[in-house]
Amino acid sequence: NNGITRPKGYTVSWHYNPEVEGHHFGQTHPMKPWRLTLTKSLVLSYGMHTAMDSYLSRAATKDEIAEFHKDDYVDFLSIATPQNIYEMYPELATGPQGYSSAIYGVGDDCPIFDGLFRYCSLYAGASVDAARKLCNKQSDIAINWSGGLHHAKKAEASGFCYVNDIVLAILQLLRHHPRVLYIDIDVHHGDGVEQAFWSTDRVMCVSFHKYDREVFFPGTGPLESTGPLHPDNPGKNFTINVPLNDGIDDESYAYLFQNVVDPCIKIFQPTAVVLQCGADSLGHDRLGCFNLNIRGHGQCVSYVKGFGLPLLVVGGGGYTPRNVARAWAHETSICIGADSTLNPELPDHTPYRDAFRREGFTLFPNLSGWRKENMNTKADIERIIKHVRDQLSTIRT
Ligand code: ZLS
Ligand code: CA
Ligand code: ZN
Repeated sequence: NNGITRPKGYTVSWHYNPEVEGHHFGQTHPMKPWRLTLTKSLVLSYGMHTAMDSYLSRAATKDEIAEFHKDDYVDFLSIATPQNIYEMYPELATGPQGYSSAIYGVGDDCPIFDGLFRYCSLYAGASVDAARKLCNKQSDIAINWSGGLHHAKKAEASGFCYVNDIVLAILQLLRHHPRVLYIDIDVHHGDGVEQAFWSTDRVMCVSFHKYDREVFFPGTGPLESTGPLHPDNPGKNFTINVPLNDGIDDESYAYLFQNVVDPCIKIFQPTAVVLQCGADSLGHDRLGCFNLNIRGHGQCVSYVKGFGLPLLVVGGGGYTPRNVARAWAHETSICIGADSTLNPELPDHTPYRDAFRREGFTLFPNLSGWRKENMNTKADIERIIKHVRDQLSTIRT
């Protein structure tokens, strides 16, 4: 197995169900659950599964999903099908295909597809299970690449997300942990998680994202959005937003990430951390606009792991499937401490190996450069770091 051994002194669990990857959002839809097949293919062919406890994740129950979501929304998700949706809601029909998103957020971004509720309950079940493994100390790091669906709201689907597995997992962690730090490196703002914990001082949400209120989804997450404004609200200043411009590179991202996350951990003193690893912040992503390489993205995982806190690692966005697979396989290797052991050349026997042909069968293709130049100046970066330091200086734990 390529010399991969179990990490000494700690346990990593991998929560996975192959049923998730068989779901389809539709031909033209950018979200491809199939990227999870590619990820698994790399994880297995490198032999990384031998270093982790693997769990076949089970579906979350309706009651578990309803710990965050509204009952009528959960009922809706559980019965809606492509066949009955127009009968139930004739007002959804706008034309030959497609529907307006007046009902629970469904529409072009969040279509009703076959097996939708099964898909949602499986990715959510995996995050809830992963959180429970951390709570009962059976795992030190728990991984669910099918989760990380950070836009889902209490009673609304949004941005390819229907059930917010991150919120459900954090609610589990809060049963045993006084303070949870949430960090989100998806190129989009983690608005659903932010909204869910807006008014509490037990969860600190930190999102790094492309911000352009007018044009980039979801249009929220400016630097000044730091929690409720009322001085008596416990959540005041417990939200941290890091808005970025196009083209950020590995070096500036790592510098910024470390200078934001370090003071968050020192001051907030979380007892558990959730890291959303959306891979749409990589260069060459179909929807993203950053310039990160696989190593630059992975550096965030290494850095957070370095604090030695119970860690839940989830996926998220990522729309160039082969690079999503590369990133999440590399990040799995970081979790098990095998990143320096892996051969950057992909194993010969990797299933679907042909998917990686374009960049030459390497785990670390060059993803920076040509498409976007870095529009984040040194001054922009320093201004963000100062803002975060000033903000954190107002909180006491
Ligand atoms: O963070 O920008 C939007 C909203 C729209 C533009 C697109 N139309 C379809 C709906 C209205 C304003 N939506 C974004 C959502 C991005 C979600 C990111 C999720 C995450 O990574 C976590 C998993 C968006 N960007 C691109 C698209 N939607 C999009 C592109 C192509 C298509 C095909 C399928 C559907 C309609 C045509 C679609 C959406
Ligand atoms: Ca983000
Ligand atoms: Zn995203």
